[in-house]
Amino acid sequence: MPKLGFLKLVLALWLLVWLATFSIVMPVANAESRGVVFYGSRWGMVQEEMDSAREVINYIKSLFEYRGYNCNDLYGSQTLKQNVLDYASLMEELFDYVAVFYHGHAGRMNLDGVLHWDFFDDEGSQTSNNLIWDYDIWPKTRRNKHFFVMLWACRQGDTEGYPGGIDYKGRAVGMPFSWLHPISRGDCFIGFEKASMPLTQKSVHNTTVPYRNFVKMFYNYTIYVGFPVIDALNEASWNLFRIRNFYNTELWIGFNAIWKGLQGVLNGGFERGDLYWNVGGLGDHTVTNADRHSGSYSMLLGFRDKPPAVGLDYAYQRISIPTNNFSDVKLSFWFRLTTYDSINYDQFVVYVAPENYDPVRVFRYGGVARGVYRQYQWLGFTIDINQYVKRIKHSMCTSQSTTPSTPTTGHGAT
Ligand SMILES: [Ca+2]
Repeated sequence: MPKLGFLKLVLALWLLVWLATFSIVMPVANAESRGVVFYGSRWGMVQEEMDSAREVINYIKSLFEYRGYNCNDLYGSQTLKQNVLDYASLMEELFDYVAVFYHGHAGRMNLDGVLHWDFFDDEGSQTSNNLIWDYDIWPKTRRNKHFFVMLWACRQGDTEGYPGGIDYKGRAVGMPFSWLHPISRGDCFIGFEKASMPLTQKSVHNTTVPYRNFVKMFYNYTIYVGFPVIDALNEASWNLFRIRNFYNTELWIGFNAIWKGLQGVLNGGFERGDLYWNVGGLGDHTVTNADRHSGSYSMLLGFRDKPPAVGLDYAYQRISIPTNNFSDVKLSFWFRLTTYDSINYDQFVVYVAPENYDPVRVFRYGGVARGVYRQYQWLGFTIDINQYVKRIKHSMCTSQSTTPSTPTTGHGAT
């Protein structure tokens, strides 16, 4: 399980008026129209974390409703990139004040020499169709109606050295700048530097309190009670942790985020078919229960059910490695090879492909003699892949990285 060191909640931050930003009060007068959208991506989340996000949104929705906000709950399957962009624009057309809450995974990436930030929609991080970039948001918020944005996700507040603006390619830089268009007096953006805190994680200040309770209480004080943002943070800290000053809590000082469900290959036991895997080739590439190492299924690659032929079958997926965990990254897998041929013709191969780099073969195993049938036992291997992971350019809490691909004949189970 990744332990990510020294992370903190960053309140951004109109840099010149830090205190003024902290003193903002969410408007409660009824003269203006107000709306809020709740988003949540379930990608890479364990059930308990999804349940916590659902609980938080249900709760804070009731607070916003009490304050007369038009509430739009798009958690889960409706948190799609196009919806997020459409709503950002639509809400600004309809309301004077727009708030946003998002829960999910996110990151940032160096694009043409400039850092840009992205968070994931409900379908994950596999393609650009699922990544919502800072510069995607910017044109949608041109009416400058968004004023209170919380992205409970990694990295989104980590904009130190990047106060916002438009880069040399004409793209807006940073989530605070893009959502708040730009950050102006009365605006509030809350995000994290480095990894975000799981809502299920218990506080070190009170080990009976998961952070979903903190989020709920913060919104209770800021939206329902109407306290300024910093007072609401202080009140939540006092009530839950008996710490009067939010700046003395781990959210501000630093914490270890322990995210479950992200430290490994997704669906590595193939218990949900080939979900998360890209498979292909001329032969068999299916999930089978005919032979397996553990669990109920394995991935069959090669030519078992089809006539023998020349070719490769493969399965690969893009996975994510925690940014601060680069010193101990290992790829483990089990496979079982059935072969009639030598290693030159029948082989099981594993590649690692750091993004923007050519695949590197890290493992190869094959038959021994032409014409001799051989079925191996299940064999397990662990490969240190730190040197490849360090090349990763996309840095995020779940930073992406490697693409193990396994062309072979025989069975592969990962
Ligand atoms: Ca603004």
